[in-house]
Amino acid sequence: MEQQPKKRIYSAIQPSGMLTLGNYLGALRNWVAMQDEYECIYTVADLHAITVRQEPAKLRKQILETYALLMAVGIDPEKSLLFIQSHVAAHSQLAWILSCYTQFGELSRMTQFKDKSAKHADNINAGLFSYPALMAADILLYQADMVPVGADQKQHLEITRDVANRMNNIYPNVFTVPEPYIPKIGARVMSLQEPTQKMSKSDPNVNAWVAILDKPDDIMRKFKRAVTDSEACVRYAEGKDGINNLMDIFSAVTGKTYAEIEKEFDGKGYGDFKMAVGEAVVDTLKPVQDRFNELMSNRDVLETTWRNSAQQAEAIARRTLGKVMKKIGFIY
Ligand code: ATP
Ligand code: LTN
Repeated sequence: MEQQPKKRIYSAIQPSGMLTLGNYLGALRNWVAMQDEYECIYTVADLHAITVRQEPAKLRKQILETYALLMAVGIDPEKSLLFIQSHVAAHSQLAWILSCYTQFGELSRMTQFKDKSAKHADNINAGLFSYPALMAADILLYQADMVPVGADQKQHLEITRDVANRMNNIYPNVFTVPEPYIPKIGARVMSLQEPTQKMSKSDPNVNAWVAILDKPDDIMRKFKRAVTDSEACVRYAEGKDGINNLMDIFSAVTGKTYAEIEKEFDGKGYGDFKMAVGEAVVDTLKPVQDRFNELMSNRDVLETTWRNSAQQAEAIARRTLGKVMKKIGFIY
């Protein structure tokens, strides 16, 4: 049988804080799983991170840690490209071009922009507003077929598709129009304190999120304090947001179905259930934490890895950028 070329995947994560269990279950675990079937390109989106003010030393540390953590969860640079966004200049270059093909009205409708401008009312900068143009540049530079993201990024992907289609109408076949890939299971991990909100690494309430690198005691404490309800019955039902979230997490880390979980905890209180969820999460994260510590003690290896990946990415990115510039009418 003739072999089909592998489809190309692109995704990125911001180094805007400690990566959470939400990032892991909602995004990173899928990134790892996709590496054999697809040609994967993953980046640490440091350019996106400065849409919110960052302290230089802290940002540098977070970029390094995010990179190491991606390797620790199982992104294998032998199989996939794994680099730092700002190391490939074409991302910024194409972002400018795409921002000239993205409308004010479309950007104004982005919920992330509205949320973040409410949160950072003193710094509603142009980058925060044109964020989706940079994200579109990331994806379109590599002519990606699919983009695995959590449900919260769907709107940004739609804008990317609209911009790609718009450019293709003017300059035929310039871009591959990417499809979103939003996994159903574990797609949305909610805050442990406000289970109607997504778990977010930038939430100032540390009890609301579990970091992948949290110590076992902290993880257990956070689960013990998780907000539930007064019914005292472990079952998945509308209105039981806290318990539903814990069941989703437990299911994602153990592979058990809701029915199996309900049976296992039949007649038991929330205390027992929360302990079980906490322990299962600790067991899942332990090997990732061990590998992270190992990688962080070997900075040379990390540097060589990101440099090699960026070089390979650059070759692909420059090809697309050149094509776009020529089609637009620049002297390239
Ligand atoms: P921030 O709080 O800074 O907005 P974040 O925690 O939402 O950050 P991002 O860097 O925006 O994380 O997201 C990285 C990836 O993780 C995205 O694909 C996003 O959809 C996914 N993700 C983030 N939070 C969750 C969550 N709670 N549940 C599932 N997936 C998530
Ligand atoms: N905006 C995304 C991170 C991101 C991204 C991308 C995701 C930047 N560029 C390209 C997918 C494809 C976020 O905040 N999760």
